[in-house]
Amino acid sequence: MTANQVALYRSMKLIREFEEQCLEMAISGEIIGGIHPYIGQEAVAAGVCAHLTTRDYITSTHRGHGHVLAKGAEPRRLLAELLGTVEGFNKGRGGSMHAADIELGILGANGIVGAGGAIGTGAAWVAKTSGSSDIVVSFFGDGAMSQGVLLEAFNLASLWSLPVLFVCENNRYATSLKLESGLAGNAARRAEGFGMTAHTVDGMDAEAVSSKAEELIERCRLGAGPAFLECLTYRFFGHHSILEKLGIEFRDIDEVAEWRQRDPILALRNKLRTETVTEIDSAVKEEVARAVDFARGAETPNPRDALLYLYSGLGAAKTGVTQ
Ligand SMILES: Cc1ncc(C[n+]2csc(CCOP(=O)(O)OP(=O)(O)O)c2C)c(N)n1
Ligand SMILES: [Mg+2]
Repeated sequence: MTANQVALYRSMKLIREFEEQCLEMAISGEIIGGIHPYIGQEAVAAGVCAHLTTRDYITSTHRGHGHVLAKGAEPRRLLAELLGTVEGFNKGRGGSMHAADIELGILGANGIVGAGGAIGTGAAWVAKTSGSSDIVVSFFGDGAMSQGVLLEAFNLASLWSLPVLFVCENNRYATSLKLESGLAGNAARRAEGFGMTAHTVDGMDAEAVSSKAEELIERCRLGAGPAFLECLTYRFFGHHSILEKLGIEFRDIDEVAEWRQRDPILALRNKLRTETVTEIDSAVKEEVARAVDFARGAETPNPRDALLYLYSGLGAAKTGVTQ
């Protein structure tokens, strides 16, 4: 049992516990609008973010809670955000798909498929031109691989040799569209076409993700330009909580059952001491329970404040709306 295994287990377990709680709250209607559960894909966020500092940046997706937590966001402030309260890190204005904590380098989940790649490339350009050693990780799904904006971002990142690691979470589906019906060729080979070094790993194995991510992040930090990491993974639940609520599953149930056998948390748990697992499991449970109390007790924004925080700086001055 190594310190790295313990840290990865803790990170994944927190995401799982948090997401199970959110799924329940989304199905009951407490989280309005629902969520895209990250359950099953925890090894990717945990394995990659294990090698980032607070100064590094991430951009995320509509399925973003796992990335945000693995990057160090407080679960209680994320949950407060999902409940639309002023204690959320975006004062309840962002919600699940736009949760961001700039102080922690979390440039936001993103409801627009592929958009995080362009934002991440911009952040990497700033990091490079300001001479810092900060790097950017941009997470996206297999569905984003056919979005023009992401391919443009690959081009500029490679052309300008920017410090960005593109992480493709290939969970085999974009909503209900199968990978084979949505992606021509192969994701990693496509990235290589832009002159990037590209690797594919088992995204259900946190240690495998962690060790390849460490190598590629180090490469980015040393100025070797962008890199691409494809993680083969699977989501254990439907695309969105509404499908769970309605009992709809587009995928083959045997396929789902097969992937569930490869649960990344159970696989790593078997390598840890029982006492360590018990300790982490109960600490995580308590942390999520405290987050629920905190978020449920937080205030909802006053409707009179609806126009606040829409503009900053020049925008605020132009419109006359002050914060
Ligand atoms: C530009 C854009 N097109 C379409 C959508 C609708 N949409 C939301 S999630 C999604 C599927 C994304 O699939 P993938 O990138 O593989 O991520 P996953 O849901 O599998 O994590 C689509 C098409 C969107 N949000 N943005
Ligand atoms: Mg997908």
